[in-house]
Parts: sequence; C-alpha cells; structure tokens
Amino acid sequence: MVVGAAIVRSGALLAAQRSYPHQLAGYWELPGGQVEPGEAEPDALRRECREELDVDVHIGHHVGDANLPGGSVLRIYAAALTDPAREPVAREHAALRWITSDALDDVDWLPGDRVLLPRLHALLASD
Ligand code: 9L3
Ligand code: MG
Repeated sequence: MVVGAAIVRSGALLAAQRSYPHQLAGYWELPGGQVEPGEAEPDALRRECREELDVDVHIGHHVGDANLPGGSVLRIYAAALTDPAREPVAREHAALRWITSDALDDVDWLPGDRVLLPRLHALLASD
C-alpha cells in the first residue's frame, strides 16, 4: 500500500514533482510513500510528510484509491497543514506547487494520481 496526502490550503492543493527514479522524474504527484509493515496508514502519511516536506499534517477523510503499475494501490487521504503559515519544503522532490482547481488538469500528473482528479476537484470545491 502506498499512501498520498491531498494537502489543501486556501482552496489550493499541494503537488510535488518527483526527482527519482528517472522513469518518474519530472511528473507530479501527491506527496507520500509506502506504508511500513505494522504502520497505520495515517501514521505513514504523517511520517512521509515530515520526511518529504518537513511539515506536520492533520489527516482527514479517505479521498480515493488508484491502482499503480506493479500491483500496489495508491490511497489518498485529505490533509491539512498543522501550521498553515509554515511552508512545506521540497526535501526529496524537485519542486512543490500549490494548484487551484482551474489548473489541476494541466499538471503533468503521474498516471495513478491523474485517475483521482475528479475526486481532487470535488475536494477543492468543498474547501
Ligand atoms: N506513487 C505514485 N503516486 C503517489 C505516490 C506518493 C507514490 N502520489 C508511486 C511512485 C513509486 C511508489 O508509488 O513507484 C512508491 O512511492 P515512493 O515511496 O517512492 O514515494
Ligand atoms: Mg514518496
């Protein structure tokens, strides 16, 4: 299982551009990663956000799932910055961007994340 965070702040969604592996580099994703054995999904997501973005997040509701190449599942949860004034830092990504609904479809998303765009539009609309 791979978990990803749909971090929303002021009507915008945080997207992160992958820097590795080279097949995925340049594409955008919701930050996150592998759930470790015995780890609860929200705990994994909080850990990944600290490691990748250097921020603490509150994890909200389940937004949706998508199949990833290779057979694993990407599970997205809504999330919010614990301190909205603290800007996330790209510790493992090439870049970070806050995306509003009008620009969501134009981002070069990884295929798994792209499948969830209707859910992400709905999430932004409810913010
Ligand atoms: N993945 C796809 N979309 C995402 C995330 C967080 C991850 N939003 C894919 C990319 C990798 C795998 O899952 O093939 C594991 O992710 P990571 O641990 O390298 O971030
Ligand atoms: Mg990751």
